[in-house]
Amino acid sequence: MTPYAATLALAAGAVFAAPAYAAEAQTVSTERGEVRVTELASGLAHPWSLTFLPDGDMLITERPGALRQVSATGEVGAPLQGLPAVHAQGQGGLLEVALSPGFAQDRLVYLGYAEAGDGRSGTAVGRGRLNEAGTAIEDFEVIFRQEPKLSSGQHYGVRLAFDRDGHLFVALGDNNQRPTAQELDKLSGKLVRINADGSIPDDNPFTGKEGARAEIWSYGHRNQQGMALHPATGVIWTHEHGPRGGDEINLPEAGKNYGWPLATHGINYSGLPIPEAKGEEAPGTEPPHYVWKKSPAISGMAFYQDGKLADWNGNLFVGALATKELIRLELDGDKIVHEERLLQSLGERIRDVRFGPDGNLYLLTDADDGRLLRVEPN
Ligand SMILES: [Ca+2]
Repeated sequence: MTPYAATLALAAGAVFAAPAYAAEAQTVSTERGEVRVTELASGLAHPWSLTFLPDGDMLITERPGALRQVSATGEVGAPLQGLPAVHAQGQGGLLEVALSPGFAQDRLVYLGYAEAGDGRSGTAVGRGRLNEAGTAIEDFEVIFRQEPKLSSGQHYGVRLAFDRDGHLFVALGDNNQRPTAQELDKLSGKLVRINADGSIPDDNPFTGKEGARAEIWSYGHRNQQGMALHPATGVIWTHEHGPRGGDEINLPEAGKNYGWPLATHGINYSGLPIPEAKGEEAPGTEPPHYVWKKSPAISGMAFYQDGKLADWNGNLFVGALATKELIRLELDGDKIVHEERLLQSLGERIRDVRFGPDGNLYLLTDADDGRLLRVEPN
C-alpha cells in the first residue's frame, strides 16, 4: 500500500472496512461515465490470456510458460503442474487459455502456445483436465499443430473460441512468413476450425480439396490475437495486427480470403510498401470489416453484454499494446459506428480483455510485472 493510500484507508477505516485492493483502485472518466479500475493482482510475467472458471476464479497464462489460478479477489496460485514444454522466445511461449464448453462436466482446459520443432517453431493447441484440487492439468494431449513450423519467434497468433455447435476456432499468425498466408497447403496465416478433440469437421470449406489443408476455415490473415463469439448472433469475430498500419477486425466466412499480404492498409515498419501488396484492395479478397489506418497494435477482444455499466451493453472492447489503451467500439447491428479510446492514464500495454461473469471487464497488462485489472462503474 502506498503511503497516500494508507492515509486514505486510515481515514476511511473507522467507517468502511475497505477491501485490501482499494489501495490500488483508480477512477477514470469515460464518455459513458466514471469507471473504477482496480488492481487485483500484480507481478504476473507477461500475462497473455485469462478465462473464468464456473466459480468466478480465473486461469491466467504467463508467456514464459506458467498457468496460474487466480481467485476472484486476486490471490495468485502457484504454477499448475502438467503443462507442455513451450517455446518461450520472441513472441512465443504459453499464450492462450480457454475452457471446454462442457467444462462443468469434463473439466477440460485448452491451451494455445508456441512449440519448437523442425529447427523453427509454430503454434500448437492441446487440452488436459484440471484436477479437483486446481493444482495440475492432467493427461495433457496435443490436438492441433500448425504445420509446417515456420516461425523464428514471431506471429503465432493465437486465440481459441468455441462456436455454438462446439467447433473450436484457432486464430493463427503468419509466422512472419507473409506469402504463406495465401498458401492453402500451410496453416500459417489461417483461421482454423476443428472439433473439440482435434478431428476435422466434414463440412469445412477445403475438405477433400487437393493441395489444401482441411483444417482451414479462412485465410490471408497476418497475426490474429483477438477472437470472440458475438453473444447475440453467435458469429465468430476476429482481429489481426496489421504491419505498420492496417490493424483489422474481420467476421471470417468459410473459405474466404482476407487479403494478407496481397491487400493491406499498412506498410512495412521500414517505411517501404509490402512487396506482395496490390494496395488496400485486391481481387478475390475480402475487405476488413473495420480497419485502423494507424496501428494501435490490438490484442484481446470481448463483447460487453448484460454488464454492470448499462451504457456499455452491446459494445465491443479491444486491448491496445502500442497505444497503451482500451478501445471501446459501439455497434449498430454488426456495423461499428463509434470508437472511444480509454484508460490511457494507466499507461499500460493491454494484452487481453475479457467480460467477467460478474458483469465487469477484466484486463491483463503486458509487462515483466504484469497486472490483472477489473474495470467497473464507479
Ligand atoms: Ca485483411
